Amino acid sequence: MSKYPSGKRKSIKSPVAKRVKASENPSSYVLRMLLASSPYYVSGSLLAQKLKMSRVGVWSRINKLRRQGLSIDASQNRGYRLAAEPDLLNQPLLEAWMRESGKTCKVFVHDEVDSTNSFAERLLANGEKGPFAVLANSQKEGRGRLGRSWHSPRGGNLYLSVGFMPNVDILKLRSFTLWQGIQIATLLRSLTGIEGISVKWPNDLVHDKGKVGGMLTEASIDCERVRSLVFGIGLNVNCPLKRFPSSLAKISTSLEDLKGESFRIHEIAAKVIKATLTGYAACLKGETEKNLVGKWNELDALADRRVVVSGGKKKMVGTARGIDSSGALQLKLKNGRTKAIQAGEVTLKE
Ligand code: BT5
Repeated sequence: MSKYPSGKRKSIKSPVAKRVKASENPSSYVLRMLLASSPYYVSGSLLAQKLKMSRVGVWSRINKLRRQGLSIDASQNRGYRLAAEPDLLNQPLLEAWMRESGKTCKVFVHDEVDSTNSFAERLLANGEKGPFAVLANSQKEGRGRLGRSWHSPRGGNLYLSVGFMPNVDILKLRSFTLWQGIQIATLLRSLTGIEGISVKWPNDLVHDKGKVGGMLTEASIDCERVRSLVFGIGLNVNCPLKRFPSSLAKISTSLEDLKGESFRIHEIAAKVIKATLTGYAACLKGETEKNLVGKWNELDALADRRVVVSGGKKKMVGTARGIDSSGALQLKLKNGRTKAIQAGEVTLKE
C-alpha cells in the first residue's frame, strides 16, 4: 500500500470539480474526486450535490469502492479521502488515474497471466483493435529478448503491454523501442525525482545501482509493413528485491530501492501508458527522427564507456559513442574506426 500523508480538507473548487463530469458513472465520479483531492478530504455534501443524490447515496458508493479494495477514510466533519492506494491492480483506480493523465485506452487488468505480451498478441489475433493495454499483478512466463525470462513476482511491480495495429511501413517504427525508452526514462525522472535513471542500448532502463526495467517490442511484419505491434515493459517499482533470486537482486534495482519510499503503482501505470501512446503517435508522424539522437545522448548510460558487444559468436570491444539516426549503436574501435551495431548484447568492460 502507498499511504497518503494525513491532511485537512481542501476545498474542491474548479477546475477539479469541473474536470470531473457528473454525468459519468457515480462510483467512478466519486473515485476521481477523491483522487483529485488526495491526500485531502472531499466533503460528503459536495459529492451529494454534484451527483444530485442523498448523502446516504454517496456513502453507499464509498462502500462499493471499499469493497473493490480501496482504503477510504471517513470523518464526520471532513468527509472522505483516499487513505492509501493498493499495490495490487484495481481497475477503477487505474481508469481514474488514466482519465487524470488525460489519455485513455481500453485496459485489461488481470491478477496473473503467462505474459502480458502474449496476452496482448492473442487479443490482436482475435480481432481486438489497438491501442489497448494489458496489465497483470504477476506473470508466470514473463519474457525478455532471446528466450530470456523476466522475473515477475506478484504485487508492487509493473507488467504492462500495449497492443497496436499500425499497418505502416517498417521504417516508421525502426527506432520505436529506443524512442519509448527515452519517453519513459524522462517520465520516471520527473515523476520520482530520481535523476540517475538512464537508458541502456537497446532496451534497458538502468541506474548505477542496477537494472530497473526492460522493454520488449514484438511485431508481426508482412511485406515490409508492421501489421501488429506489442510494446511490453516490466518495471520494478515497490516489490522488495529480497523477493528476487539473489543472483538477480545483485544486478537489479527498483524505484523504491532507489528513492527509499514507495510509489503509487496506478499513477505510474497510467502515466507510462500515456507516454507509450504519445511516443507511438510521434513515431507514426515521423517526429522522432530529428530528436532521437540528441535526446538519447542526454540519457545514455553507456556514453563514452568501454563496452563489450556480443552477437552470435562474435565479440567486439570498444567505446560506446551514442547512436546514429537509425538507432544503431556507435562503437569506436581500437583502430579508430566507428562501427554501427544494429543488434547485439552490450556489457560494460571491467
Ligand atoms: C528485457 O529483456 O529487459 C525486456 C523485459 C520485458 C519484460 C516485460 S514485462 C511485460 C511484458 N510481458 C513480457 O512477457 N515481457 C514484457 P532482456 O534485455 O532480454 O533482459 C532479460 C534479463 O534481465 C534477464 O536475463 C535477467 O538478467 C534480467 N531480469 C529479469 N527479470 C528482471 C527484473 N525483474 N528486474 C531486473 N532485471 C531482470
